[in-house]
Amino acid sequence: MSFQPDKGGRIKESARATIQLPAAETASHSSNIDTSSHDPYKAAREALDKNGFVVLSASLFPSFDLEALRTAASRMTKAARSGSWPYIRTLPKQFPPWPQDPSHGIWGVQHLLHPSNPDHLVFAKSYFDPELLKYVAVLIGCDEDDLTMELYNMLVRPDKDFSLRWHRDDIAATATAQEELERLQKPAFHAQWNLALYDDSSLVLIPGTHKRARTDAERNADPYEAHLPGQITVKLKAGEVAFYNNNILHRGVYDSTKERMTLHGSIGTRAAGEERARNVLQHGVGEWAEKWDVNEFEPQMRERARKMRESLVELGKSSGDVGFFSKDE
Ligand SMILES: O=C(O)CCC(=O)C(=O)O
Repeated sequence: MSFQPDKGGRIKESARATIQLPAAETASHSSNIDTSSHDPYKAAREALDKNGFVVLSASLFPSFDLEALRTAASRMTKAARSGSWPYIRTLPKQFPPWPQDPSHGIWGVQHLLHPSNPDHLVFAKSYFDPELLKYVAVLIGCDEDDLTMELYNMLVRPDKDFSLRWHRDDIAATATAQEELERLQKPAFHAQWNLALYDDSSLVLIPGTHKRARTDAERNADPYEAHLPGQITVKLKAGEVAFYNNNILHRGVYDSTKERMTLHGSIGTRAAGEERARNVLQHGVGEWAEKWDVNEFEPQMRERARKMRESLVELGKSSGDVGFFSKDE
């Protein structure tokens, strides 16, 4: 498809790229799905491979309980802003580790599944949602039995306007074009998504950059450049899920006046091994995942959660000290 790029400046127009069921409804949405396939999993995979992101309609995930998630998310955000939940993303820092002092404002809440979060089971229900896991397995290209638990965090409205610089999550800005390409040609070994609990237009990206090195214009641009050629804003309605390749060239642009509670998750595969370890373990999830009591979980999700957690714990043990991607930024 051809996207309607942003016109520059702050967020204005965007491409929408939504897979919606039943298939007949798809035609009424502009979409980045070029296939006539009626298999929504395959269509999602093709769109993600081609464009580097795909937006899935809320109707695909009928068991997400938005009201329960919003209630739990509000409680956590309040705890995070007041300093009683210590796992936070603080301004103006972009990458982990983040200081635990919320006095300059926060833009994220970490570790929704932490056993000391009174609502961790509410979030677990969405993280281990059977339909979500089916998509994740197809998007990664692995068997559901090989899925590895990774991260479940939340991105929230900052107290003052704030933005992230253009980046790829696991390729440094200093990488040469050759280094970028080498990394981009490797499989992602995970799927990453944003599930919006409120309408959200914070994620800005350049479709296709998950497959190519930066152009000279992208490489030489100001890190906070408001408009790069071809950029789009991913506009999500509450309940929609955007999967995106975390090495696509992207940034976050946050409006402090607009409520944002967007669940930000990732799930990997056993095949990832140490390739993926730093990106996940730098968030500190290895410190508490082992302490989870899966017996608290609903029976149908218990076995899945136990297996996925076990795989994460193994990753932690085999990787040792992974350090940080960009400690000082
Ligand atoms: O706010 C977003 O949706 C993007 C977040 C992001 O780019 C990041 O966490 O690296």
